[in-house]
Amino acid sequence: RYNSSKKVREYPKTLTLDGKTYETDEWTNIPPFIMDLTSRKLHKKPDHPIGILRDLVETSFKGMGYTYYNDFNPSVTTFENYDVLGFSKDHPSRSRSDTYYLNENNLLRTHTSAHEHECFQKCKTPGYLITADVYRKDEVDRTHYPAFHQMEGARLWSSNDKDLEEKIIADINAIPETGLIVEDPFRETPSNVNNPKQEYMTDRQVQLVSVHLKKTVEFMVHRVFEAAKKAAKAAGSTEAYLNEPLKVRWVEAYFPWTSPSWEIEVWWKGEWLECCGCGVVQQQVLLNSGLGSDKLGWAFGVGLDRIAMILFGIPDIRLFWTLDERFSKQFSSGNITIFKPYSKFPGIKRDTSFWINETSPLHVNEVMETVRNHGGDLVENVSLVDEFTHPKTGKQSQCYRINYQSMDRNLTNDEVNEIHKAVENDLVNYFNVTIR
Ligand code: FA5
Ligand code: MG
Repeated sequence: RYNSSKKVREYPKTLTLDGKTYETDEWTNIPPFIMDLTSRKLHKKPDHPIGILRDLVETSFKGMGYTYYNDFNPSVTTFENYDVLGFSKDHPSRSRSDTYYLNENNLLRTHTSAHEHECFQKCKTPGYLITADVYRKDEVDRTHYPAFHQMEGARLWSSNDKDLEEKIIADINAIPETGLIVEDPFRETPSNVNNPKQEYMTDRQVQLVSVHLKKTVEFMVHRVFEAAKKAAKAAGSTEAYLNEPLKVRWVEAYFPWTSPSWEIEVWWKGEWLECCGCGVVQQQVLLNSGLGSDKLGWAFGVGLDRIAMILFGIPDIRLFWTLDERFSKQFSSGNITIFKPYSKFPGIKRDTSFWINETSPLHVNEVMETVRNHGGDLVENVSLVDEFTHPKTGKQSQCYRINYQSMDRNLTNDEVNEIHKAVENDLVNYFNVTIR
Protein backbone atom coordinates (compact mmCIF):
# COMPACT_ATOMS: atom_id res chain seq x y z
CA ARG A 1 0.00 0.00 0.00
CA TYR A 2 2.81 2.43 0.80
CA ASN A 3 5.94 3.51 -1.01
CA SER A 4 8.78 1.15 -0.08
CA SER A 5 11.12 3.95 0.96
CA LYS A 6 8.67 4.89 3.66
CA LYS A 7 9.74 4.26 7.22
CA VAL A 8 7.32 2.08 9.16
CA ARG A 9 6.32 3.03 12.70
CA GLU A 10 7.83 0.71 15.25
CA TYR A 11 5.97 -0.84 18.17
CA PRO A 12 7.29 -3.00 21.00
CA LYS A 13 7.18 -6.79 20.43
CA THR A 14 4.32 -7.08 22.90
CA LEU A 15 1.69 -4.77 24.36
CA THR A 16 0.14 -5.42 27.77
CA LEU A 17 -3.35 -4.31 28.62
CA ASP A 18 -5.29 -5.10 31.80
CA GLY A 19 -2.80 -7.85 32.61
CA LYS A 20 -3.02 -9.57 29.21
CA THR A 21 -0.11 -9.58 26.78
CA TYR A 22 -0.56 -9.29 23.01
CA GLU A 23 2.08 -9.98 20.37
CA THR A 24 2.23 -7.06 17.98
CA ASP A 25 2.21 -7.45 14.20
CA GLU A 26 1.78 -5.35 11.05
CA TRP A 27 -1.75 -4.38 12.21
CA THR A 28 -0.54 -2.80 15.47
CA ASN A 29 -1.18 0.95 15.53
CA ILE A 30 -1.84 2.03 19.15
CA PRO A 31 0.44 4.87 20.26
CA PRO A 32 1.58 5.00 23.91
CA PHE A 33 -0.66 7.92 24.84
CA ILE A 34 -3.74 5.91 23.84
CA MET A 35 -2.46 2.85 25.73
CA ASP A 36 -2.23 5.12 28.80
CA LEU A 37 -5.88 6.15 28.53
CA THR A 38 -7.07 2.54 28.72
CA SER A 39 -6.24 2.39 32.42
CA ARG A 40 -8.10 5.57 33.41
CA LYS A 41 -11.62 4.02 33.72
CA LEU A 42 -13.36 7.38 34.13
CA HIS A 43 -16.81 5.76 34.04
CA LYS A 44 -15.98 3.96 37.30
CA LYS A 45 -14.96 7.10 39.19
CA PRO A 46 -18.00 8.06 41.32
CA ASP A 47 -17.02 11.76 41.46
CA HIS A 48 -16.04 12.21 37.81
CA PRO A 49 -18.72 13.66 35.45
CA ILE A 50 -18.71 10.48 33.31
CA GLY A 51 -19.12 8.31 36.42
CA ILE A 52 -21.85 10.60 37.81
CA LEU A 53 -23.77 10.38 34.51
CA ARG A 54 -23.46 6.59 34.45
CA ASP A 55 -24.78 6.51 37.99
CA LEU A 56 -27.71 8.79 37.10
CA VAL A 57 -28.84 6.46 34.29
CA GLU A 58 -28.29 3.28 36.32
CA THR A 59 -30.26 4.76 39.22
CA SER A 60 -33.10 5.70 36.84
CA PHE A 61 -33.34 2.08 35.64
CA LYS A 62 -33.22 0.58 39.12
CA GLY A 63 -35.83 -2.13 39.70
CA MET A 64 -36.68 -2.39 35.99
CA GLY A 65 -34.87 -5.69 35.34
CA TYR A 66 -31.42 -4.64 34.11
CA THR A 67 -27.99 -6.01 35.08
CA TYR A 68 -25.18 -3.45 35.02
CA TYR A 69 -21.77 -4.32 33.55
CA ASN A 70 -18.94 -1.81 34.01
CA ASP A 71 -15.80 -3.94 34.06
CA PHE A 72 -15.21 -5.10 30.51
CA ASN A 73 -11.61 -4.96 29.29
CA PRO A 74 -11.19 -2.43 26.42
CA SER A 75 -9.51 -5.03 24.22
CA VAL A 76 -11.90 -7.21 22.23
CA THR A 77 -11.53 -9.49 19.22
CA THR A 78 -12.41 -8.51 15.65
CA PHE A 79 -15.06 -11.22 15.96
CA GLU A 80 -16.73 -9.44 18.91
CA ASN A 81 -16.41 -5.91 17.54
CA TYR A 82 -17.42 -6.71 13.95
CA ASP A 83 -18.12 -10.26 12.72
CA VAL A 84 -20.67 -11.37 15.29
CA LEU A 85 -22.59 -8.13 14.66
CA GLY A 86 -22.80 -8.71 10.92
CA PHE A 87 -20.24 -6.14 9.70
CA SER A 88 -19.07 -7.13 6.22
CA LYS A 89 -15.43 -8.18 5.82
CA ASP A 90 -14.66 -4.96 3.91
CA HIS A 91 -16.64 -2.56 6.12
CA PRO A 92 -14.72 0.77 6.24
CA SER A 93 -14.82 1.03 10.04
CA ARG A 94 -12.45 -1.98 10.18
CA SER A 95 -9.66 0.04 8.56
CA ARG A 96 -6.44 0.81 10.41
CA SER A 97 -7.02 4.49 9.82
CA ASP A 98 -10.27 4.31 11.86
CA THR A 99 -9.56 1.71 14.53
CA TYR A 100 -6.78 0.99 17.04
CA TYR A 101 -5.43 -2.55 16.66
CA LEU A 102 -3.31 -4.43 19.24
CA ASN A 103 -2.71 -6.93 16.46
CA GLU A 104 -4.60 -8.55 13.59
CA ASN A 105 -7.21 -10.21 15.82
CA ASN A 106 -7.45 -7.85 18.79
CA LEU A 107 -8.42 -4.20 18.94
CA LEU A 108 -9.64 -1.46 21.28
CA ARG A 109 -13.43 -1.71 21.07
CA THR A 110 -14.92 1.00 18.88
CA HIS A 111 -18.33 0.62 20.55
CA THR A 112 -19.96 -1.11 23.50
CA SER A 113 -21.93 -3.29 21.06
CA ALA A 114 -18.76 -5.45 21.03
CA HIS A 115 -20.06 -6.93 24.31
CA GLU A 116 -23.59 -7.75 23.16
CA HIS A 117 -22.52 -11.28 22.27
CA GLU A 118 -21.12 -11.97 25.75
CA CYS A 119 -23.94 -10.25 27.63
CA PHE A 120 -26.71 -11.97 25.71
CA GLN A 121 -24.96 -15.20 26.62
CA LYS A 122 -24.52 -14.61 30.34
CA CYS A 123 -27.13 -12.08 31.45
CA LYS A 124 -29.79 -13.58 33.75
CA THR A 125 -32.15 -10.60 33.89
CA PRO A 126 -34.45 -9.49 31.01
CA GLY A 127 -32.09 -6.64 30.18
CA TYR A 128 -28.62 -5.20 30.73
CA LEU A 129 -26.68 -1.94 30.65
CA ILE A 130 -22.97 -1.90 29.73
CA THR A 131 -20.80 1.20 30.26
CA ALA A 132 -17.27 1.39 28.90
CA ASP A 133 -14.55 3.50 27.32
CA VAL A 134 -14.39 3.16 23.52
CA TYR A 135 -11.70 4.20 21.03
CA ARG A 136 -11.78 5.57 17.49
CA LYS A 137 -9.16 7.36 15.43
CA ASP A 138 -10.83 10.66 14.90
CA GLU A 139 -10.23 14.34 14.44
CA VAL A 140 -9.22 16.41 17.50
CA ASP A 141 -11.43 19.29 18.53
CA ARG A 142 -13.79 20.49 21.25
CA THR A 143 -16.29 17.61 20.78
CA HIS A 144 -14.08 14.82 19.37
CA TYR A 145 -11.48 12.80 21.19
CA PRO A 146 -10.01 9.40 20.26
CA ALA A 147 -11.34 7.96 23.51
CA PHE A 148 -14.90 8.43 24.72
CA HIS A 149 -17.62 6.51 26.57
CA GLN A 150 -20.75 4.66 25.60
CA MET A 151 -23.59 2.97 27.40
CA GLU A 152 -25.30 0.04 25.73
CA GLY A 153 -28.72 -1.21 26.76
CA ALA A 154 -30.63 -4.29 25.65
CA ARG A 155 -33.79 -6.17 26.54
CA LEU A 156 -35.13 -9.57 25.50
CA TRP A 157 -38.39 -11.52 25.60
CA SER A 158 -39.24 -15.09 24.64
CA SER A 159 -41.86 -15.89 22.01
CA ASN A 160 -42.35 -19.27 23.72
CA ASP A 161 -44.12 -17.27 26.36
CA LYS A 162 -47.76 -17.69 25.32
CA ASP A 163 -48.64 -14.33 26.84
CA LEU A 164 -45.79 -12.57 25.01
CA GLU A 165 -47.84 -9.64 23.74
CA GLU A 166 -49.53 -9.02 27.10
CA LYS A 167 -46.14 -9.25 28.74
CA ILE A 168 -44.54 -6.62 26.49
CA ILE A 169 -47.57 -4.36 26.96
CA ALA A 170 -47.26 -4.71 30.74
CA ASP A 171 -43.55 -3.87 30.47
CA ILE A 172 -44.38 -0.82 28.35
CA ASN A 173 -46.89 0.34 30.94
CA ALA A 174 -44.30 -0.04 33.67
CA ILE A 175 -42.07 2.64 32.09
CA PRO A 176 -42.78 5.96 33.83
CA GLU A 177 -44.53 8.65 31.73
CA THR A 178 -42.25 11.51 30.72
CA GLY A 179 -44.34 14.34 29.25
CA LEU A 180 -41.78 14.66 26.43
CA ILE A 181 -42.92 16.09 23.12
CA VAL A 182 -42.20 13.22 20.73
CA GLU A 183 -42.09 13.43 16.95
CA ASP A 184 -42.15 9.86 15.59
CA PRO A 185 -43.41 9.11 12.09
CA PHE A 186 -42.57 5.41 12.64
CA ARG A 187 -44.48 4.75 15.87
CA GLU A 188 -47.47 2.92 14.34
CA THR A 189 -45.68 1.28 11.39
CA PRO A 190 -42.09 0.78 12.51
CA SER A 191 -40.81 -1.06 9.43
CA ASN A 192 -40.72 -0.27 5.73
CA VAL A 193 -38.64 -1.34 2.71
CA ASN A 194 -35.67 0.79 3.72
CA ASN A 195 -35.80 -0.26 7.32
CA PRO A 196 -37.30 -3.75 7.14
CA LYS A 197 -38.65 -5.94 9.88
CA GLN A 198 -37.10 -9.37 10.29
CA GLU A 199 -38.86 -12.47 8.99
CA TYR A 200 -39.02 -14.25 12.33
CA MET A 201 -41.12 -11.59 14.01
CA THR A 202 -44.75 -10.68 13.41
CA ASP A 203 -45.75 -7.08 12.63
CA ARG A 204 -47.37 -6.87 16.03
CA GLN A 205 -44.22 -8.10 17.81
CA VAL A 206 -42.06 -5.57 15.97
CA GLN A 207 -44.49 -2.82 16.88
CA LEU A 208 -44.60 -3.73 20.58
CA VAL A 209 -40.84 -4.26 20.91
CA SER A 210 -40.08 -0.96 19.18
CA VAL A 211 -42.55 0.97 21.35
CA HIS A 212 -40.90 -0.54 24.43
CA LEU A 213 -37.48 0.43 23.07
CA LYS A 214 -38.48 3.99 22.23
CA LYS A 215 -40.27 4.59 25.53
CA THR A 216 -37.20 3.30 27.35
CA VAL A 217 -34.83 5.59 25.45
CA GLU A 218 -37.24 8.53 25.88
CA PHE A 219 -37.37 7.82 29.61
CA MET A 220 -33.58 7.90 29.82
CA VAL A 221 -33.27 11.06 27.70
CA HIS A 222 -35.93 12.76 29.80
CA ARG A 223 -34.18 11.92 33.08
CA VAL A 224 -30.84 13.13 31.83
CA PHE A 225 -31.91 16.35 30.13
CA GLU A 226 -34.27 17.37 32.93
CA ALA A 227 -31.30 16.93 35.28
CA ALA A 228 -29.28 19.18 32.95
CA LYS A 229 -31.97 21.88 33.13
CA LYS A 230 -32.18 21.63 36.90
CA ALA A 231 -28.41 22.03 37.23
CA ALA A 232 -28.36 25.04 34.90
CA LYS A 233 -31.19 26.72 36.87
CA ALA A 234 -29.45 26.00 40.17
CA ALA A 235 -26.37 27.72 38.77
CA GLY A 236 -28.49 30.84 38.15
CA SER A 237 -29.24 30.53 34.42
CA THR A 238 -32.55 32.02 33.33
CA GLU A 239 -32.39 31.13 29.62
CA ALA A 240 -35.79 30.53 28.00
CA TYR A 241 -35.16 26.90 26.96
CA LEU A 242 -34.96 25.92 30.62
CA ASN A 243 -38.69 26.45 31.00
CA GLU A 244 -39.77 24.84 27.72
CA PRO A 245 -40.88 21.19 27.58
CA LEU A 246 -38.26 18.85 26.17
CA LYS A 247 -38.70 17.86 22.50
CA VAL A 248 -37.29 14.78 20.74
CA ARG A 249 -37.64 13.22 17.31
CA TRP A 250 -36.98 9.77 15.86
CA VAL A 251 -35.13 9.34 12.57
CA GLU A 252 -34.40 6.17 10.64
CA ALA A 253 -30.89 4.73 10.94
CA TYR A 254 -28.89 1.72 9.81
CA PHE A 255 -26.80 -0.67 11.91
CA PRO A 256 -25.68 -4.11 10.67
CA TRP A 257 -26.95 -5.85 13.82
CA THR A 258 -30.41 -4.26 14.22
CA SER A 259 -33.45 -3.92 11.97
CA PRO A 260 -35.46 -1.78 11.94
CA SER A 261 -33.14 0.87 13.42
CA TRP A 262 -33.45 4.49 14.56
CA GLU A 263 -31.68 7.39 16.20
CA ILE A 264 -33.22 9.73 18.71
CA GLU A 265 -32.40 13.43 18.47
CA VAL A 266 -32.99 15.96 21.23
CA TRP A 267 -33.88 19.61 20.57
CA TRP A 268 -31.39 21.47 22.73
CA LYS A 269 -30.55 25.18 22.53
CA GLY A 270 -31.82 25.50 19.00
CA GLU A 271 -30.22 22.39 17.54
CA TRP A 272 -31.10 18.73 16.97
CA LEU A 273 -28.57 16.73 18.92
CA GLU A 274 -27.88 13.13 17.85
CA CYS A 275 -27.96 11.11 21.04
CA CYS A 276 -28.46 7.43 20.71
CA GLY A 277 -28.64 4.72 18.02
CA CYS A 278 -30.90 1.73 18.52
CA GLY A 279 -33.03 -0.96 16.93
CA VAL A 280 -34.61 -4.40 17.01
CA VAL A 281 -31.78 -6.94 17.42
CA GLN A 282 -31.01 -9.11 14.39
CA GLN A 283 -31.88 -12.72 15.17
CA GLN A 284 -28.46 -13.83 13.89
CA VAL A 285 -26.73 -11.98 16.75
CA LEU A 286 -28.94 -13.80 19.27
CA LEU A 287 -28.31 -17.17 17.62
CA ASN A 288 -24.55 -16.42 17.49
CA SER A 289 -24.77 -15.79 21.24
CA GLY A 290 -26.13 -19.28 21.84
CA LEU A 291 -29.73 -18.21 22.49
CA GLY A 292 -32.72 -20.10 21.14
CA SER A 293 -34.72 -19.02 18.10
CA ASP A 294 -37.54 -17.90 20.41
CA LYS A 295 -35.66 -14.81 21.67
CA LEU A 296 -36.46 -11.31 20.42
CA GLY A 297 -35.66 -7.83 21.68
CA TRP A 298 -33.93 -4.49 21.25
CA ALA A 299 -30.57 -2.74 21.84
CA PHE A 300 -29.46 0.89 22.10
CA GLY A 301 -26.07 2.64 22.34
CA VAL A 302 -25.64 6.14 23.72
CA GLY A 303 -22.52 8.33 23.74
CA LEU A 304 -21.94 9.70 27.25
CA ASP A 305 -19.29 12.39 26.78
CA ARG A 306 -21.25 14.95 24.76
CA ILE A 307 -24.22 14.51 27.09
CA ALA A 308 -21.96 14.96 30.12
CA MET A 309 -20.63 18.16 28.51
CA ILE A 310 -24.21 19.48 28.45
CA LEU A 311 -25.11 18.28 31.94
CA PHE A 312 -22.04 19.74 33.61
CA GLY A 313 -21.51 22.71 31.28
CA ILE A 314 -18.10 21.41 30.22
CA PRO A 315 -16.82 23.33 27.18
CA ASP A 316 -14.22 20.87 25.91
CA ILE A 317 -14.31 17.04 25.75
CA ARG A 318 -10.59 16.84 26.60
CA LEU A 319 -11.26 18.26 30.08
CA PHE A 320 -12.66 14.85 31.10
CA TRP A 321 -9.12 13.47 30.88
CA THR A 322 -7.28 16.25 32.69
CA LEU A 323 -5.52 15.46 35.96
CA ASP A 324 -5.81 19.08 37.10
CA GLU A 325 -7.40 19.26 40.55
CA ARG A 326 -9.14 22.49 39.61
CA PHE A 327 -11.29 20.20 37.48
CA SER A 328 -11.71 17.10 39.63
CA LYS A 329 -12.34 18.98 42.90
CA GLN A 330 -15.48 20.54 41.39
CA PHE A 331 -17.51 17.32 41.18
CA SER A 332 -18.93 14.95 43.74
CA SER A 333 -20.81 11.67 43.63
CA GLY A 334 -24.54 11.99 42.87
CA ASN A 335 -24.43 15.74 42.16
CA ILE A 336 -24.92 17.46 38.82
CA THR A 337 -23.21 20.82 39.09
CA ILE A 338 -22.14 23.32 36.45
CA PHE A 339 -18.41 23.51 35.78
CA LYS A 340 -16.73 26.79 36.70
CA PRO A 341 -14.01 27.49 34.14
CA TYR A 342 -10.59 28.21 35.49
CA SER A 343 -8.20 30.44 33.61
CA LYS A 344 -7.32 29.11 30.19
CA PHE A 345 -3.69 29.25 29.25
CA PRO A 346 -2.84 30.91 25.93
CA GLY A 347 -2.34 28.69 22.88
CA ILE A 348 0.46 28.78 20.33
CA LYS A 349 -0.41 28.28 16.64
CA ARG A 350 1.92 26.64 14.13
CA ASP A 351 1.28 25.86 10.46
CA THR A 352 2.82 23.09 8.46
CA SER A 353 2.63 23.09 4.65
CA PHE A 354 3.93 20.34 2.43
CA TRP A 355 3.80 18.70 -0.95
CA ILE A 356 2.29 15.22 -0.80
CA ASN A 357 4.22 12.37 -2.37
CA GLU A 358 1.73 10.84 -4.80
CA THR A 359 2.98 7.30 -4.11
CA SER A 360 2.46 7.71 -0.34
CA PRO A 361 -1.21 8.41 0.30
CA LEU A 362 -1.74 10.48 3.42
CA HIS A 363 -5.04 10.13 5.25
CA VAL A 364 -6.10 13.19 7.31
CA ASN A 365 -6.40 10.91 10.37
CA GLU A 366 -2.71 10.05 9.99
CA VAL A 367 -1.78 13.72 10.29
CA MET A 368 -4.04 14.07 13.32
CA GLU A 369 -2.43 11.07 14.92
CA THR A 370 1.12 12.12 14.13
CA VAL A 371 0.42 15.43 15.86
CA ARG A 372 -1.14 13.68 18.85
CA ASN A 373 1.78 11.25 19.11
CA HIS A 374 4.13 14.11 19.83
CA GLY A 375 1.81 16.69 21.36
CA GLY A 376 -0.58 14.45 23.33
CA ASP A 377 -3.00 16.59 25.32
CA LEU A 378 -1.09 19.74 24.39
CA VAL A 379 -2.85 19.64 21.03
CA GLU A 380 -5.95 21.77 21.24
CA ASN A 381 -6.93 21.61 17.56
CA VAL A 382 -5.70 20.40 14.18
CA SER A 383 -7.32 21.62 10.99
CA LEU A 384 -6.67 21.37 7.29
CA VAL A 385 -6.69 25.05 6.33
CA ASP A 386 -5.55 24.93 2.72
CA GLU A 387 -5.27 22.44 -0.09
CA PHE A 388 -4.36 23.00 -3.74
CA THR A 389 -2.91 21.36 -6.83
CA HIS A 390 0.00 23.05 -8.61
CA PRO A 391 -1.28 24.01 -12.10
CA LYS A 392 1.98 22.98 -13.88
CA THR A 393 3.42 20.07 -11.90
CA GLY A 394 0.09 18.63 -10.74
CA LYS A 395 1.62 18.25 -7.27
CA GLN A 396 -0.74 18.47 -4.32
CA SER A 397 -0.11 20.74 -1.39
CA GLN A 398 -1.75 20.72 2.03
CA CYS A 399 -1.50 23.11 4.94
CA TYR A 400 -2.49 22.13 8.48
CA ARG A 401 -2.85 24.55 11.35
CA ILE A 402 -2.15 23.19 14.80
CA ASN A 403 -3.06 25.00 18.00
CA TYR A 404 -0.91 23.83 20.89
CA GLN A 405 -2.38 24.59 24.28
CA SER A 406 -2.12 23.19 27.77
CA MET A 407 -5.08 22.80 30.12
CA ASP A 408 -2.79 23.29 33.09
CA ARG A 409 0.07 25.69 32.31
CA ASN A 410 1.79 28.13 29.92
CA LEU A 411 3.64 26.53 27.03
CA THR A 412 6.98 27.94 25.90
CA ASN A 413 7.82 28.64 22.27
CA ASP A 414 10.80 26.32 22.59
CA GLU A 415 8.82 23.29 23.67
CA VAL A 416 6.18 23.90 21.00
CA ASN A 417 8.89 24.26 18.34
CA GLU A 418 10.38 20.97 19.45
CA ILE A 419 7.05 19.13 19.22
CA HIS A 420 6.25 20.75 15.90
CA LYS A 421 9.65 19.79 14.49
CA ALA A 422 9.11 16.17 15.57
CA VAL A 423 5.71 16.18 13.84
CA GLU A 424 7.21 17.48 10.60
CA ASN A 425 10.03 14.93 10.80
CA ASP A 426 7.52 12.10 11.10
CA LEU A 427 5.49 13.40 8.17
CA VAL A 428 8.68 13.47 6.08
CA ASN A 429 9.95 10.08 7.27
CA TYR A 430 6.70 8.14 7.25
CA PHE A 431 4.81 9.78 4.40
CA ASN A 432 7.58 11.20 2.19
CA VAL A 433 6.03 14.65 2.17
CA THR A 434 8.18 17.64 1.17
CA ILE A 435 7.88 20.48 3.65
CA ARG A 436 7.44 23.80 1.81
C1 FA5 B 1 -22.72 3.08 17.66
O1 FA5 B 1 -21.59 3.13 18.15
C2 FA5 B 1 -23.62 1.88 17.88
N1 FA5 B 1 -22.88 0.85 18.57
C3 FA5 B 1 -24.90 2.28 18.66
C4 FA5 B 1 -25.95 1.20 18.70
C5 FA5 B 1 -25.99 0.28 19.73
C6 FA5 B 1 -26.90 1.10 17.68
C7 FA5 B 1 -26.96 -0.73 19.77
C8 FA5 B 1 -27.87 0.08 17.68
C9 FA5 B 1 -27.88 -0.82 18.75
P1 FA5 B 1 -22.52 5.50 16.66
O2 FA5 B 1 -21.23 5.30 15.99
O3 FA5 B 1 -23.53 6.37 16.00
O4 FA5 B 1 -23.26 4.10 16.94
O5 FA5 B 1 -22.20 6.11 18.12
C10 FA5 B 1 -23.19 6.21 19.11
C11 FA5 B 1 -23.05 7.53 19.87
O6 FA5 B 1 -21.70 7.72 20.31
C12 FA5 B 1 -23.33 8.75 18.99
O7 FA5 B 1 -24.70 9.03 18.98
C13 FA5 B 1 -22.54 9.84 19.72
O8 FA5 B 1 -23.30 10.35 20.79
C14 FA5 B 1 -21.37 9.11 20.32
N2 FA5 B 1 -20.10 9.35 19.56
C15 FA5 B 1 -19.74 8.83 18.35
N3 FA5 B 1 -18.50 9.27 18.00
C16 FA5 B 1 -18.05 10.08 19.01
C17 FA5 B 1 -16.82 10.80 19.28
N4 FA5 B 1 -15.78 10.79 18.43
N5 FA5 B 1 -16.73 11.53 20.42
C18 FA5 B 1 -17.76 11.51 21.32
N6 FA5 B 1 -18.93 10.85 21.14
C19 FA5 B 1 -19.08 10.13 20.01
MG1 MG C 1 -24.01 7.97 14.49
